[in-house]
Amino acid sequence: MRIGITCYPTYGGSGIVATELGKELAERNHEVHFITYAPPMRLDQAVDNIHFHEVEVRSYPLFDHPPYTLALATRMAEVAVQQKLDVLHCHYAIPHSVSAYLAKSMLRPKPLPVVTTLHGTDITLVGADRSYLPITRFSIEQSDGVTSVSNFLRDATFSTFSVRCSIEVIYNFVNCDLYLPHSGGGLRHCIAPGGEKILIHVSNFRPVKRPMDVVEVYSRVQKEIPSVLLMVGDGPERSNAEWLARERGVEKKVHFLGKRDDIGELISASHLLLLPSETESFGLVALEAMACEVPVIVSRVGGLPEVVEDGVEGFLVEPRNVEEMARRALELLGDERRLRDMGRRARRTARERFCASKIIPLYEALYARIAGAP
Ligand code: GMT
Repeated sequence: MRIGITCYPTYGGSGIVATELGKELAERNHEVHFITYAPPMRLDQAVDNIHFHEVEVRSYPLFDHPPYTLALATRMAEVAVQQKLDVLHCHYAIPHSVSAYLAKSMLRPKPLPVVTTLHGTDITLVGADRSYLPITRFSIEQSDGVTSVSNFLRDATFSTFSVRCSIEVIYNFVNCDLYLPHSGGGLRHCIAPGGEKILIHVSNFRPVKRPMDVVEVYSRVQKEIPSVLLMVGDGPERSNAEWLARERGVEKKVHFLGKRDDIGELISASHLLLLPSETESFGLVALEAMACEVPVIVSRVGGLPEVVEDGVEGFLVEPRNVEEMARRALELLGDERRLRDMGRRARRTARERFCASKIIPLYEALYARIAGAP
């Protein structure tokens, strides 16, 4: 099939899922057309069957805010005609599914089937804002297929938006051939030359991710277990987290690495991943860690309990309860055998429930269904 994909090309989870989906579809011989304002972050090399169409947003002195939604709609319609798209898949409702609705309307009576995948904050934060709610509801209802990345998010969409359409839950996925357990390579030794345990947090450092809690947890752990903390990513809370590391006197052992391309390697060199988010519709990075045989300590919020079973792949802890997170981290890091067993079970879960080979066919079936519909 010829599939258009629109997403935020930046560091967020929805852009990562969209890009990885595009790569998996291309591997399966589909022709994939990314329609975005910049090349997606993880599309770092040329791949057969993948094409990139830039959305240029012109500015004029009159515009305080250049109308990206319109520029995107125009580009979607152009690409749909030129490339004979069978389906257009929008990741993150705002504003992508609104643009897709406009593109579809421009092309009538020619069909342009549209799929919208809801990822999280498009529903729980931004979309629920009164100023965006009606148009988000409208654009979801106008999509030909709607998916959400967890049952939690599907239920939140129904309760917040009262949408009258069906929503299919298609969980996020991981490629278990690319996310691999630590192979004994040198990176672990480089990070922790004294054999210290390595804790890791990966996020966009928005307040919702609670990176300060990560530092709080680590400051307790390092008092009892020699360890280092990797803080990967960047965003508004980074400087607060750096300040807190200094306050707690652990700044030499907390490494703020910024945005990195080698996430898989960094995670698999680690022993434990911390994700103490306030809300999380899925928690993709927890799944990536699980595929790398790295146990996780995550908040018991949103869709995370659908990904992580307490005591199996790691632990679920109430958000903000840093004492309990630290207790669980110490329990695990202090017991080599338990850490290893939990890591193995985590990878097994990733392979059995969330492997790309199981999830991608669900999207293919959805595309075929809506592209075939009159
Ligand atoms: O929270 C982020 O890091 C970005 C955000 C996004 O929309 O780009 O992530 C959301 O989508 C991810 C991929 O489906 C999910 O794994 C995240 O849980 C979700 N974030 C939230 O719900 C806060």
